[in-house]
Amino acid sequence: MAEVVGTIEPQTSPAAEAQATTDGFHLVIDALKLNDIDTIFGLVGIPITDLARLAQAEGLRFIGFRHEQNAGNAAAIAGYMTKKPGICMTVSAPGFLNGLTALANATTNCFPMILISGSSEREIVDLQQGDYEEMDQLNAAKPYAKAAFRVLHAEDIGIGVARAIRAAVSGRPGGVYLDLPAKLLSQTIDAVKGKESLVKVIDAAPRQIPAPDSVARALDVLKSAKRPLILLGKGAAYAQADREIRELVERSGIPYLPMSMAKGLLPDTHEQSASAARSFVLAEADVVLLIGARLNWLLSHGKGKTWGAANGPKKFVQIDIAPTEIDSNVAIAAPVIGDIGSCVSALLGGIDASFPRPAAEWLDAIAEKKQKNLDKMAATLAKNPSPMNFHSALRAIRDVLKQHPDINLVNEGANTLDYARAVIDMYLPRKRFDSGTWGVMGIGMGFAVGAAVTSGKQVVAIEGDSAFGFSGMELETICRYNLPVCTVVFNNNGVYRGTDVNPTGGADVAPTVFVKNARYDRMIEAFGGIGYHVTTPDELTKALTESIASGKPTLINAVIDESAGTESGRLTNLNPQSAAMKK
Ligand code: ADP
Ligand code: TZD
Repeated sequence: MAEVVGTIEPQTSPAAEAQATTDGFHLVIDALKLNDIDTIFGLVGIPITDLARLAQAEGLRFIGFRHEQNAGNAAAIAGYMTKKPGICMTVSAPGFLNGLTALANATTNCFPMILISGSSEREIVDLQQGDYEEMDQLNAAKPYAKAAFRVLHAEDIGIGVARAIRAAVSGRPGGVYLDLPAKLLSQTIDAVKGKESLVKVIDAAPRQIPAPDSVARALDVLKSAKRPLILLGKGAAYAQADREIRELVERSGIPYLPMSMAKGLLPDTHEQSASAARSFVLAEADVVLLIGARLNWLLSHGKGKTWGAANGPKKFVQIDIAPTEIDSNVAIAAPVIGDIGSCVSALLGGIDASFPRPAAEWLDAIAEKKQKNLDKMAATLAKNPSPMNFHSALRAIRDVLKQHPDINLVNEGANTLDYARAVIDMYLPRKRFDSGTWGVMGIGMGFAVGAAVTSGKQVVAIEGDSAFGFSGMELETICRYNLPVCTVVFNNNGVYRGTDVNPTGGADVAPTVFVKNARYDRMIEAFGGIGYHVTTPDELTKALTESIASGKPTLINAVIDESAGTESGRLTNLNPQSAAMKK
């Protein structure tokens, strides 16, 4: 096909002629750069290898992974940390599908990311004629993404990228799919036309001011409370309205509970934190202000025993950017729809000296419960069983991390997740990244790379041995980029525990059991990282302290009692049980 060279004069030299055209490859990179995207997480192959090369040549950072799911998770957490969409780039069909898991997880968690995948020839795909890596990716992505777009013409790349960015970050953030067929990338167009086709997204996530009557209604409900509670979710952390939220909590005097990724939005040591009295406040509060938290399974759907059903119905005030979230599980007395910064500021306008402070009776009851639970926890943590268990190991980690409040913490597993969430205090916002809304395993190394690259700061990933296995090969990525990531594997020889036996006495081990006494520390050594093998809290303290001081890629294989922990951690009740098997 002849190249379109626009207004070039016939006597122009071949070099100048080449300069006067551009192509899909360049336009994609130019569009991303114009919108201040500086990093791509991905995995190369047909048809995006040259796209990745060009990205690097043009000054973007291309972080190459060993599996697309981990690249996608890195992009998603970068999006959560920065309010800019994280970009993941993959090849077609299988690469796309590997990335799609991360895209779906991002959408579920309200993290902004864009999955950009190369795709095969449309004509062949649509006639199902069997192309290399043939798949109708756009339609496959749609149910799992907030939005999905395909670009067919080079002059539409600018619009396509702009739409993807706006869709990812405006309103409720989420995952967006952008399909780029191979043919598009090599399409050439006039360079000037190409430049003019690019779109700089203005105000990608505009403020959404709440209606004044909704704010007045919310204040009325809050003022009527006898036992008020504020619940902070990861939406509140994402919103980066840290100052306003702190002011709301402190000026109102209302006790608050952070959801796991909202830990650190106010320091966990804040005196108004009711974390250590969680069950008590959920059951006893009469009015609950939800800020960026959904009443999903993680909050027992806002009803039942957890919420003190016997104490009568609660009144909820809910701040969220998504109007359809309201009344999702229980009736909401006062919805406040808008962005959290604007909504909290509006509420603050009505919280003055005349705002009733929570009754001393309520605050005293919480303080008493907190102290009791903290004392109980302190006694559990003080024990020194041999072999080490989750608690004695976490005590060691907690004491080291206290010295490093700006560390990024990644956390997944079952018991490892539940206990670490309770034991490790967070001091700063958006520093804790975990299994989130799905309770998914496999985010570990992707989130660790994403957090290290995005923040340039130390990451500590506390991983169950099963959880770690889902993304363990990215140790090579961590070593390749020399990232300051210390992975601590809580090694108890299996999923949940390592003690199950095969009831038939056959040679296969039980479904939950792994190779005993595996040496995960030796895996990282294969790539030039530093491995530690520890069996006591003292050894763990030393290894973690050294790791952080070195800022190098490290892995600590922490041997945990294989009989410690419970099936599914805190979620034992969600396991369906076979009545027949029990007999
Ligand atoms: P958690 O798991 O911590 O309880 P969720 O992920 O369930 O938190 O809830 C986050 C909520 O925050 C979602 O309903 C989402 O719509 C909302 N949200 C995200 N960003 C904003 C924002 N900037 N302003 C208002 N609400 C937001
Ligand atoms: N697959 C995926 C993608 N997500 C999941 N949540 C699971 C499987 C099921 N699952 C859990 O919910 S926790 C877990 C699995 C496999 C691992 C628990 O074992 P662990 O942690 O070694 O990581 P603990 O601390 O030893 O319990």
